[in-house]
Amino acid sequence: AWLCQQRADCRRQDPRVTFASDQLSLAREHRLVRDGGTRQDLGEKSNPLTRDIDQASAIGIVRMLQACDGQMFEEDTAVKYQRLLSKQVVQTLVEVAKRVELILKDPQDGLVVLSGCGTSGRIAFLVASRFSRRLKDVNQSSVYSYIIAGGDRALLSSQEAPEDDAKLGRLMLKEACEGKKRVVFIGVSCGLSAPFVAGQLDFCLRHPEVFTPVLVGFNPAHQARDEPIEGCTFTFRSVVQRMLELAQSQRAFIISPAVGPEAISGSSRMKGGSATKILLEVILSTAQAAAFSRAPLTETLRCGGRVCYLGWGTLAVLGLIDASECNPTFGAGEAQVGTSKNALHSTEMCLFLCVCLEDYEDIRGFIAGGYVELDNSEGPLTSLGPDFSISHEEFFRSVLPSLTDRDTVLLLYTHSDDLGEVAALARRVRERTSNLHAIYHRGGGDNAATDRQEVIDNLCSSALKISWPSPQTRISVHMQWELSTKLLLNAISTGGHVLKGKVYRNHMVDVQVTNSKLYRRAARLLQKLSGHPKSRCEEALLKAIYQSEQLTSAIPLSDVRAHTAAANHRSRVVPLALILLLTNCSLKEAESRLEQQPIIREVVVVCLS
Ligand code: S6P
Repeated sequence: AWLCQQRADCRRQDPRVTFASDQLSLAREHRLVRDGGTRQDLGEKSNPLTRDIDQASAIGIVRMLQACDGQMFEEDTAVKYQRLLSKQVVQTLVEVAKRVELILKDPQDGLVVLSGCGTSGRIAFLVASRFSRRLKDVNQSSVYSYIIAGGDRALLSSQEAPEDDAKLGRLMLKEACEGKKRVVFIGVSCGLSAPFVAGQLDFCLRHPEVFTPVLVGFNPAHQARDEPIEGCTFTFRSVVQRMLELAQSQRAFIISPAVGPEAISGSSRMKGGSATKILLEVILSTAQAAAFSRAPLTETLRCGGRVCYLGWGTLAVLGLIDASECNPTFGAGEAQVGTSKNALHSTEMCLFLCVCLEDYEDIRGFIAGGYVELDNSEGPLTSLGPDFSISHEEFFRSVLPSLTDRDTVLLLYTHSDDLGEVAALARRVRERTSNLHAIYHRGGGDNAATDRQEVIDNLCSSALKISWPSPQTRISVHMQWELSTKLLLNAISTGGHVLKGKVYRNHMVDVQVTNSKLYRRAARLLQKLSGHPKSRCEEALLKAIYQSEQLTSAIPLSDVRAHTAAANHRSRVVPLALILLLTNCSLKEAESRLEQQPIIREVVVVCLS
């Protein structure tokens, strides 16, 4: 009923949004995926709810994202896939929580490892560090550890290549578990596709005396990726098949409910990331409750500006995570915005305001306390470059002096943070830009406005205050603050890039092609948009990657690893390839077309027409 209401609202607000047969077409798409024989990741599908997102207004974008997020919690669809709330999913969560509980009760020689690539690894980090801190608070030994493909630098920047490296995954897991006798390993790969995670699961399956492997993802098991993995005899799908056999005797676990296609196809940082966060938190909080509280286990971007998230605690970590995602998802580039003093709430406001997104400068996150507060295993990473400077002091030093009205600053905090510090920071930012906004959580019955809060409100152009009822536990209110903040930040950065013209229909046209998943996605997208056969699309993609009008025989079609390494140094390869395919022009002409019209969507629309 809620979803129907959302759709009705959307239609009323923006007649271009049509939802008449959403469920039917969603079901049809799912059925195609199931019956089609060839694998297609559900998250990579085009979501009928957002098919027209590229033409929607800011409010339209927010509503579509809201409807899309709502799909995560749908109980029944016409298609018989497991959902987040399906009985079987909940039962498996309980079983996994019991394994974690055993380690918590007898922590010596035991470990719980959360691992993944990109967003999946960042969420693993967020959850592992928060629950470790919680154990420390109650004087218990820490049992949680995280692994992210590419190491800690991948927490703050995109590192796609290690995602393809199964051997690296295995080595990092081996190192993390040195000397441990019982390990619950939770590997996250939303698309059931990352070789890095497959390598780790394979390692666990080879050492059943130590490891209990758990796979978290959002694809049906039979849709796991079946592509050969370099240097390995297994594929992701064959690993899943081995796990399915062991799952019958509860020696391995697979949790992979469908959450509906992503709002921007393939952008698994959105629903995939949110659902990962929910699942990992359910497992760890249930286990902790059982172990220590004796609770029984039951079931705009168009005129040259930047966006800065300035936050405190884990809300700031979510800002860092959101900022780190945008490069691979949308590619780098420039755009403009208009400013507006509309009395919209912060998300919509920020969508109106945003940025000229240029590399890491586009959207950046900063955290009070810097690396000490981030508490990552490799410690300060500032030596890796300017995009690894994350403290508020760094913001004052390197960003504030050049801040202008075109830039947008968003404060992320809760009533338990130091409001005096927030107000002081707001004052300094306000001297440079009027585009200051806030997302602020109040909770636990303490909802009275304070003088300091009033000062902050007056300094901000818009403030979204979210009041929460008295929490059941301190940890549950933190999870609610975090999830709602994640949804808002995802809406701001995704909506911003949509308004900037980085998206055609609901596809990221300027996706970077820096690992095998992204390479395959790019090739599929070119096929879909151009209608040309696969071989011709790959040929155009390679011409764009290697900047070559004529492909030599030294560039074989099949060596994806070499192609992704070469693409690392190139920008806009997919738009270039698309122009080649649609207009049959030379590479040089395609490049000059892109130079004249840097808004990717406009180029695509013109070429298609
Ligand atoms: C997607 C995000 C990527 C993914 C990463 C892992 O929006 O930018 O970094 O998180 O590719 O994907 P998966 O399917 O293994 O969780």
